[in-house]
Amino acid sequence: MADTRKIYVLNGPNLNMLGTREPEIYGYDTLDDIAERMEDAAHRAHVEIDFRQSNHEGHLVDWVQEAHREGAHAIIMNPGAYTHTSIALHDAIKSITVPVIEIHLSNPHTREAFRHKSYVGMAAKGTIAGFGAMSYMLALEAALEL
Ligand code: DHK
Repeated sequence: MADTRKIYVLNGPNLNMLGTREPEIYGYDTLDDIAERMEDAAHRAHVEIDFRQSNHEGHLVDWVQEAHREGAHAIIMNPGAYTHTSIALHDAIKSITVPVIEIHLSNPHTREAFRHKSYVGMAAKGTIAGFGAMSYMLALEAALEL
């Protein structure tokens, strides 16, 4: 029987600019490239991916709550800069039982001090950072094992 587990992949602000945004830090893959690669892997693993991006904090909070309501298997989230500022996202993640895997393309700990604190990471099940687009694929692998 087909596995209908659904995994939300939520992307925060400025990730729609991937490909041209500081490629020496974030790489040359676009968000569409990453989405396509994840869709392929999800298809092979017989799970469903719901891949989204927003520049608005409230949308991300709404989507976290939606994933909970919909009984999602996991949330993979690159919260962009909201990682370092959003108590709202921290609280949203604490409010739900769906495991959240925080991801980053870069390794924020090797960058500016203001990126060293993660409100999302403090509430997430785990964090994968620093592997470029591969961070997304590693998170999918982890989500499948949960
Ligand atoms: C993406 C961003 O937009 C930054 O604000 C974070 C993260 C790092 C990333 O590496 O994917 O600091």
